[in-house]
Formats: sequence, structure tokens, C-alpha cells
Amino acid sequence: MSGFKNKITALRKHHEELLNRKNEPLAWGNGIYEKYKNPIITAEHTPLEWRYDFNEQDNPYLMQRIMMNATLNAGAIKWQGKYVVVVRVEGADRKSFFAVAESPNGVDNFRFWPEPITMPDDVIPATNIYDMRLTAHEDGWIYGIFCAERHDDTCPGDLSAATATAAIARTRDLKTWERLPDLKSQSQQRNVVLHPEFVNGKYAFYTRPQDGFIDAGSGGGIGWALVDDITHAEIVDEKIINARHYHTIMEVKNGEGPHPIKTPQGWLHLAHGVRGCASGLRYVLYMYMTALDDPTRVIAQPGGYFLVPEGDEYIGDVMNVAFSNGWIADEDGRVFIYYASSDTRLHVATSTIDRLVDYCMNTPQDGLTTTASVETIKRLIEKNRTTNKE
Ligand code: M1P
Repeated sequence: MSGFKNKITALRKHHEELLNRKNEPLAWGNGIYEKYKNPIITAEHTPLEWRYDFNEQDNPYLMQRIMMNATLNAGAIKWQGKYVVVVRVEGADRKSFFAVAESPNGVDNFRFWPEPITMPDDVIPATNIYDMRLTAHEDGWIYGIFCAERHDDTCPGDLSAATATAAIARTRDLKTWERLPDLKSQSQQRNVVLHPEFVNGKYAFYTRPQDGFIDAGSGGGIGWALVDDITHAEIVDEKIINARHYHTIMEVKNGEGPHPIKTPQGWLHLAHGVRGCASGLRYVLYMYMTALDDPTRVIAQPGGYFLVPEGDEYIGDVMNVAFSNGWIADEDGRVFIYYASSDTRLHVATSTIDRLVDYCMNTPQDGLTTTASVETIKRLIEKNRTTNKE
């Protein structure tokens, strides 16, 4: 065999070993969920055919002709018995695109489908698209809501001025997508999520109004808006249902993660919160619950964060970021939480509906001051003192 062919064989073997690598839960977690030893999808997991030209004449050095930078922020859905994620893949050219990967068990052996998604661009074309939230809606469609980024042409001299808009697409098979007009809104929008059920006969959106492309500014938190016609979706009335607060994990920004999971006790929400510090913005995940009869009424809000970047997760393209826009609730009560670390790679954490509801209902709220936090700790100490006497 020629040297070139040997190189290809070795490359394919190395890639297969990565794709077939078994994952295992880490010991000594927090009791709320288990994190896993390996990230589930990295840039190296992308198919070799996307990156290499295998023609010896054209690529004698077997170089990567197209490099991939990151695999992050994935929407998720259980589809035909498989754990399926719609990954934000980012090339070395900084353009993100969507690609489907599937696993038989949700924690390892993820493989990309042969080609990335071709997302129709027949509305106002976008420069970049990312962070899809998947919703299997009760109307029968699977919707993908994602951010469409365009240059802000009102700032002609500023090459980093951009706008964020919620784009809407739908599919029946995750392969062919129909693009609908973007969500119309007075403000810029990112982290928009479609609720899975009709509310008062209307489509319901979790929103995140923001003053600029980066700054949430006066857009007080996670919002909620009802829409009559999803084929011409427009926010007419928007109310904030999960507000930001001074000196909390969501002081600077927050945003809904995947669509909430329905449980007998209420809707279970996963979201991200952002605070500023000397090393920049820190993105962490948090949870809350809302009432079944009114998904805008918060019934539980555990204080502080739920999941943060730890160890190697801290390091990456955008440091100190945990972000999630996909989870899967299995029929047996298990929950697979897909989160990205530092805008670089995708991980899974596993838990159950029961544990997550317990976490939400029984974790003390943020008292918003040091005094309140110390009182909360002392109450637990006292409870344990009493418990130990029995
Ligand atoms: O870089 C961290 C995250 O920043 C954005 O989130 P937000 O709109 O809340 O600031 C998004 O671009 C997200 O993709 C990214 O992970």
C-alpha cells in the first residue's frame, strides 16, 4: 500500500477509536446530576469527509482542507429511538452551521449524519446562524428556533456591529427544513424558545429581549409572548417572567435553555445566567419551575447555579462558559442534559425528573444578601443538629 493510503488508514482508525470511545460517569458529583469523563462531541468528531480531500494528486500531504473550530450549543430530541442532537458546528472561518449527530444511548458513540443541514436562506439572508432550540410542538411539526446574525447596516463603519434575530424553521424528519419568516420584535432577540403546547390557543415563545447584539441592557430577563400565526410570528405583547437581579449569577444576562419539561409538579426549566467579573463574563446554568396552569408563574427558583464549567471545561474558545439549549426527558424518567463548555465542545450530564424537581423544590432560594445566605446555612446546620439527636 502507498504511504498516502497508509496515512488514510491510520487517520480513519484514529477517528473510529474516538467515535467508539465509551463514556463513564464521574464519581463524587453533587447528587443532582452526573457529569461524564469525556465530552460527547468535539470538532474532531466531525466526519473526515468534511475536512479532508482524499485525492492524492490534489492533497499529497493529506492536509485538512477545511478545519473545524468547535462543536457546541446543541438542540436535542429523542427521534426514532435515538438520542439526536442538532449541533452548532463552527468552522475555522467562524461560520456556524447545523449538523445532526445521533447516539444509541445518549452518552457516547455519537456520529454525525453524512451532511450538514442545508438551512433555507429564503428570508433575509443571515451571515451566521446558531444555537437551535428544538420543539416537537403539539401542532405536529418539529420547530427549530435559532439566532440569525446579520451586520448592523445602521453602523456602516463598524465591522463588528451586528443584530440578533430569532429565526424559525420547521421539519418533519430533521432532514428537510422549511424556513418561516423571522420572529418580528421591537428589540433584538436571542435565546428564543418555542413552548411545546398551545397556550390559550396560541403559540407561546420564551424570549430574551436585548438592547444590542451583546448587551441585554434594559431587556430585564427571560420574557414570554403569545403569537397567533407562527408563519408570520410577531411579538405584540411581551412580559418578563424570570427577571435578572443585582449580585446574582444572572446579574448581566440570562436566557432560556431548551423548552421546559412537563412534570406533574410543574414545568421544569433550564436556563443560563451571566455575570461579569475581572476575567470577563461567566456563563452558568440554573433551573426554575413554573405552574402547569400558567407557565409564566414561577413556583420554584433554587438559588445560585445548577452547573458550571469545571476543570478542562473552563478552557476553550470563549473561557468560563457553560451553555445549554438541549435536553431529552426519556420515558423512564431519565434526563440527558446536553451542555457545551467554553463555546468549544459538547458534554452530557444525566439526572432524573424526580431529582431535578426535588432540586428545584428544596434548594433554598437566593436571599439576595450575605446575611440571608448565612441565615440559610445556619438553618440547615440547626436542622442537622436536631436530626442527629434523634
Ligand atoms: O459566548 C457565550 C454565549 O454567548 C451568547 O449567549 P447570550 O446571548 O446569552 O450572551 C450566545 O452567542 C451563545 O451562543 C454563546 O455560547
